[in-house]
Amino acid sequence: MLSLVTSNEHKYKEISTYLNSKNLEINWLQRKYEEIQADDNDTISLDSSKKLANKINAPFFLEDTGLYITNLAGFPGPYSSYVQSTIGNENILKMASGSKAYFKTVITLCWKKNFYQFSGTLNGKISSAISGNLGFGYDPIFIPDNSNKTMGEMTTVEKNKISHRFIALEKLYLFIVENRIKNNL
Ligand code: ITT
Repeated sequence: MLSLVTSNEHKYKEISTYLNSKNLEINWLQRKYEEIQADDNDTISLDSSKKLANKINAPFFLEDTGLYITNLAGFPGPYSSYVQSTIGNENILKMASGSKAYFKTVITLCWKKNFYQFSGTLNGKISSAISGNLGFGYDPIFIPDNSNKTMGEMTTVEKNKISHRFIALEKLYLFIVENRIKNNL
């Protein structure tokens, strides 16, 4: 069975909801792993996977996500986790309310000691107020393009139709099907 490595139960929920709808069951390896500091999510995601490949003897994937705010020169980007737990949404609003922003997710799949990456981005803007108690992290302050509500006001199913994570996951799923990996999991 394919394993997802993440400490974040919201990620697990969004990812398993999507893959289960495609009849793909996943195993949740709930653990925190060390992440290097780098300028982009691709490098962080790949580095973490390579380190974990020495410890996990089965097919697995993980993902790294960042919020890039245009008026803050792309900050917090790869520092999104640290900024969320220190500065927090209220202070982000004070600094960047109304600014364009995007989420980027990079999935790395480790399959037979090879690494494959799939990314997804979602454009939008920082809201004027915190709104909604669904989702997690930056969701209550992020309004996707073509939407009139924050992602904190969206159910998992609604968010999964448009999100950065969903776009990356769709590519992962296609790769699994096209390479007949699904039957060997
Ligand atoms: P793992 O590394 O264990 O998977 P994490 O929560 O640390 O879990 P990230 O480093 O990828 O995951 O996340 C960086 C930050 O961005 C973190 O504070 C998340 O809460 C936030 N975040 C990630 N995905 C998000 C999403 O879809 N919506 C809103 N915030 C998100």
